[in-house]
Amino acid sequence: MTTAHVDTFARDRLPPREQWPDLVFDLPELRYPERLNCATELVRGAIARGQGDRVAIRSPAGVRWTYRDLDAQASRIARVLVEDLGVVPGNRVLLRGPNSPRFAACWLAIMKAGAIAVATMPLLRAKELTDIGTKSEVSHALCDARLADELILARPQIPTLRRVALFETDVHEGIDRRAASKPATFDDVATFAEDVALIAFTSGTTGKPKGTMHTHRDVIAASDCWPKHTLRATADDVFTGSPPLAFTFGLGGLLVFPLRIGASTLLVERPSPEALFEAIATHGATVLFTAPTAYRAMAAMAKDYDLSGLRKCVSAGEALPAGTRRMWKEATGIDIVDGIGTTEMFHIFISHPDDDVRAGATGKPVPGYRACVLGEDGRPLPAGKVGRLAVKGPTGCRYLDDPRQANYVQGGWNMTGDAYFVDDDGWFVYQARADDMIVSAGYNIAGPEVEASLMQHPAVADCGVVAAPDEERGMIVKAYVVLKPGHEGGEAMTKQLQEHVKASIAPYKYPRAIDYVDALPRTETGKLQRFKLRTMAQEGAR
Ligand code: 3UK
Repeated sequence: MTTAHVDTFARDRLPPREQWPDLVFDLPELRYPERLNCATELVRGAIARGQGDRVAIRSPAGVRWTYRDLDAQASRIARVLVEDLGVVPGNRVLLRGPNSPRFAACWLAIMKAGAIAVATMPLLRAKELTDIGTKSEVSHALCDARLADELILARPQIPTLRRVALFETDVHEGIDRRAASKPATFDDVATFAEDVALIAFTSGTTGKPKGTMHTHRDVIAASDCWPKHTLRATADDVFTGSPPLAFTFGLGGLLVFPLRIGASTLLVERPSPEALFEAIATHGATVLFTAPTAYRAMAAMAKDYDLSGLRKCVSAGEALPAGTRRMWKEATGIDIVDGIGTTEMFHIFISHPDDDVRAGATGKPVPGYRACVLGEDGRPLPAGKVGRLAVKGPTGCRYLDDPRQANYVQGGWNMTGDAYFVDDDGWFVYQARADDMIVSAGYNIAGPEVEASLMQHPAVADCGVVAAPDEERGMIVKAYVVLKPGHEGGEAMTKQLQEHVKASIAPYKYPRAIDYVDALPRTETGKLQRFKLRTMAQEGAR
């Protein structure tokens, strides 16, 4: 294998070939040259196609960079990396900050310099930054000055970290000052398509985070599958949303995918529901990416905003309950595009276009990907049978030096850890994380199905359902419920909610215990932390 990397750290730590997933390229557009740099392709590619004067990056504070401006910004920063900070191709560069134009320019600069981006989520603390920085042996860190504290705490614990440079500050040694003094041109490093471009760490609801490696080709291939065939946005669209650029859901949806089609992206630093509504109503965003919880919160507020410009809404990160889909449709007239993706696969691989929707199902394999549901014996199951989701396509899991590779990739398939079934029409229907299935009195019960039912009750704002220990039944179904304002928890409410569930799904699935809470524990990427609820349930039982 040939490489443009001088520092071969990543290549040396790829899993052995026999542990790789099968990579399939069965669409004609998925053929790429041997040399490919994703930043060159995304930014200069757009300029070469005549889109140089279109707006690529916007911010609510008024930034409007054309593709030509973006290339200049990223080139100047790439020069700082190479000329001032001594970055060589293959070095890992930690990147930290909220979503912003400068963050995007830094990410592209790292790509141009042939280095490897290790982006970290804004809410991570010194402990997590240390784990990530030591595992990926970062040599450099670029950090938004407003988030520098935790990185400074982590720095002494990361022995390989030689240089830290801040952006969004006009200190002399900072990136912004240095970049301003550089010429706006840079010879992008001619990386190989299979050179590693980024290491994305899993948001990890439990255990040590895993570093997933993605090549320049992976970034472009993912952009040529789901966005082209399923989302079908155009160069006139303005993308916005909440997922951090440090999460591949955000990196794809809010940076790489819009650039791939010459569209523009509005990067919002603090993407609260209000800020997202502002992005749409005031700044003309037309495509929205966020998680199911945010759609629930936003549906209740939508009537106060002009959302007539909004065209497409994407949900991922967690299952989208049918009730949430309906609430959003009632509030905005828009059918959400659900899609399941994973950090290991880079982005979405099962989804559906907005004109072909099946409430309660995630979708069908995205063109370019194949998926099936496997039984315990590793063979595909017939329709209707619940088993383990398996997927392959042009992208796939390669963990950085991690024995868990053998759990994720089995027989060439990527095993996401999700329990699914395929219905008679080929729709993939989510059940639960495989290890979140509740076994109660011999029945298999999927927490999310009970959640979806509870969520349809008018008093319920949010909920999480897990197994709780029970002397008689081994385990029982227990719900943690956040009520809407104006509703009271208590015996009467519990009775009502239980009756509601029994009337909407198989009665044995109803929650035998319900606790009322003010909020549910969630990750920065919007995922419910069921393990925390399980711990609460276990402690409650004692
Ligand atoms: C769950 C879903 C049901 C599922 C992600 C889009 O979430 C992303 O990546 P993560 O590595 O988590 C992966 C796990 O999250 N999940 C995600 N989407 C759905 N479950 N319906 C969905 N629509 O358990 C999966 O295994 O954090 C999502 C794009 C890029 C991503 N990284």
